Amino acid sequence: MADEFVPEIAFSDYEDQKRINVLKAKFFEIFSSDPEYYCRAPGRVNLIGEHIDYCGYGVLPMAIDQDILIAASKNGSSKLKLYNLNDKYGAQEVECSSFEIDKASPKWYHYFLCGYKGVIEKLNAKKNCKLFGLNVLVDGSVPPCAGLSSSSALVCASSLATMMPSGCKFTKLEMAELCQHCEKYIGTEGGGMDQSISFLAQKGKAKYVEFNPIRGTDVQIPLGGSFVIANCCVEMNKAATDHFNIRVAECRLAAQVLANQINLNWRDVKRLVDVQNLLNLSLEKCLKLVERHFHITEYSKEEICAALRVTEQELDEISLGPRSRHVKTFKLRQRAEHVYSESLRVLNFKDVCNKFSSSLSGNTKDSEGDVQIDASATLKRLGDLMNLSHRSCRDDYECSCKELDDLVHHSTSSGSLGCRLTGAGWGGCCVSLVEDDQLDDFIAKMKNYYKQKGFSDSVIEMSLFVSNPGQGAAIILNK
Ligand code: ADP
Ligand code: NG1
Ligand code: MG
Repeated sequence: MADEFVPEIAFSDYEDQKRINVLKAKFFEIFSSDPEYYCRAPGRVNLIGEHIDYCGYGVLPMAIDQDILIAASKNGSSKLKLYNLNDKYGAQEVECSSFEIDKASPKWYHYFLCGYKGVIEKLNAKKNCKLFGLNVLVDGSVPPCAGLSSSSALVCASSLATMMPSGCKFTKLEMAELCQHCEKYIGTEGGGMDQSISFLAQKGKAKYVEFNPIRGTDVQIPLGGSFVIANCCVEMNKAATDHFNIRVAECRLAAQVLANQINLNWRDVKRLVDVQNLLNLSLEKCLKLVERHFHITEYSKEEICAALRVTEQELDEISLGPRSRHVKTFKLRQRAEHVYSESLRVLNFKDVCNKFSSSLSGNTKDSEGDVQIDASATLKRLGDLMNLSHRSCRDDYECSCKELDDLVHHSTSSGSLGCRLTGAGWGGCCVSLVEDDQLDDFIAKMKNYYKQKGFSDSVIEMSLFVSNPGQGAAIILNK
């Protein structure tokens, strides 16, 4: 598929006229003029492939309908005037030539600044770009800090809002690459899944997304099953905490220690995929290496330094980041086992889906002729992979929490074929695969669970919903 430009749609074609008109009216109230343009970027649900994008492995997300919608105009000044429809996110004005993105205690508008900075740097790389001020009003419907990627939706929409008045047009892939890098200004060392799917998504399709460079391939989910998202309502802000970056560091150390054990030059290795590529091994063989070369107990920093023959200071510089330098012990075997086995599950999940689509189009044959693949058995197989993925996230990667595990448990006992945490974890959402004829019963049982826990109807409404693959980011023009 050729890389397309980010689509531009007319204001009157935007699906939710009520919402965009509310945004328009509020923009007028604040800035005494109408917005010149709007941008939207969706959140996502990752169906399988958690914490492997930053190790170099492909993942399988789809966009959700919930998004960040921004109304904006050039304001002729040197100021970025950043407002939010939701009062909990206070307004902020910053000079566009002299702002800082606070990694230690990130505020909502710092995510906007990530997008602004990323685009300005990209424009400057082409030709010297004159900075411009913007009036901005943000409206978000992605549940925040819940693993559905509200942060990247905000960064992607912000970068579009900055790109738009520059007169330059970037393709979806250019925007995805740009946003993968510029979200790192907030301090998280993510792998690019969220920004990629936010730009590449197409209605009705999940995507297998690969990295370096970013590529997306359609994956058709077999008919007869639906994905249900449920939020355990424990919020986890990735940029304000160390959990996420510590896992990134553990994976980097695991790759380097493993490389060193098998006599590769560990300094050439940054990600677990590098070890696989240098040896040209299958993922199954990588798992065997992990079993053979890592002990089960934690590795101390001293042990790692001795193995790699570096001082602690060198290790800090080469392999650790500001958020992981204080850590004294690392679970290398468990993290590597999760990454290689999860990457294998992604490939299996994709193959099961592809085999089913081929069988529908009569492309799967054996010596007897066409092979009919049973839809129910296919969905069951996908569910099994999701269950295995959750176990690996919970036990080996330790990125779940009690409330989320309880919800996953309740999902399986309410009739889902499979359920797993989605996104970074330590709170937030799980995604369940449910057979369509079981859907009403499943939702009723899940609602009861929320009610028993004391959640109000309005919270339940926001926290439990069926999700179909949604559309990617777009610019909405006043035409
Ligand atoms: P997620 O899993 O949702 O991506 P993150 O911790 O990565 O969680 O990012 C959440 C942060 O994104 C919030 O703390 C907030 O700063 C920002 N954010 C999310 N939604 C909005 C919104 N509607 N308006 C402003 N900022 C938002
Ligand atoms: P969320 O939960 O959306 O913050 C993060 C990373 C992804 C990926 C997942 C775990 C960012 C922007 N996002 O997602 O790249 O690593 O965790 O699979 O860092
Ligand atoms: Mg995020």
